[in-house]
Amino acid sequence: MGLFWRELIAGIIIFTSSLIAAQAPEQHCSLKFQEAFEEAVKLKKTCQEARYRDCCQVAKASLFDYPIKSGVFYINNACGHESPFIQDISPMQARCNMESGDGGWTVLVKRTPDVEQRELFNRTWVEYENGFGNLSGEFWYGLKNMHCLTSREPMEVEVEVSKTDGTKVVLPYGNFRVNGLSTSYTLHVSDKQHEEAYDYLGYHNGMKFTTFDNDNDSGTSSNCATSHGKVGWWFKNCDLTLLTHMPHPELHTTSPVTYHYAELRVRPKLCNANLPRTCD
Ligand SMILES: [Ca+2]
Repeated sequence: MGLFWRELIAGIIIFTSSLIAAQAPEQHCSLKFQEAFEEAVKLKKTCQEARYRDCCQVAKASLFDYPIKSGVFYINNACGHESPFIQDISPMQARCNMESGDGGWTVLVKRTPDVEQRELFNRTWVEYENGFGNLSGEFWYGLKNMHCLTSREPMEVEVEVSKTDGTKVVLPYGNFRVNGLSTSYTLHVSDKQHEEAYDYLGYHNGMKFTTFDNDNDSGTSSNCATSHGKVGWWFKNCDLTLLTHMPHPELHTTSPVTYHYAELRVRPKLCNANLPRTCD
């Protein structure tokens, strides 16, 4: 038998098995589980070719593979902006955090203490637009991708940092959006949901993006990017949160502590990734 036929038959067997595995849940299962089941089946069916819109859909479609690990997944975040294949960070892939608060988070910025994965963040406006780095290490997802991802539906955000002593701090906000190029990718962040004294990310609400070659911060005679190692950010005058800073991301200027891990991640407010995974 030729290779083609063997592969075809193997494919049919796998396909048939997956249909059997995806039989409708028993009648006695909770309504919530039945709904989650139906949504997972629907997502799996419709997203086979189009791919998932974000990590939330990846999480919901993975109902039967729970628990899913954080990692890099294929999604379709093209949003009609130019060919995804000329982007440095492709909108067809994303890093998903599947652990924090039931998962479903798409990661926009990641810093790690692993020196071998260190990425340079002193970049130009165009580089910050297109994204750079490695989705398995340190990266900036790109302003175009961020705009696309956050403009389709209301999103929430979490900033997570760990101090050098290993303590982790999560700073959630209920609203997060990055506007388009015509606004210089203005940041909208509100609804602080943490008890920290400082409104770390909220300080940057309403600010345009600034790089060393495109000054949009509120200091008229200076450029915050230039005075911060040429890294880009939604600088004001200048910052309370600065995850792009080198050599380590910092939450400052209120503390001398250097943080060596950071993640900024978003998901739809109605993601509802907290789905029942079993019948009862
Ligand atoms: Ca300025």
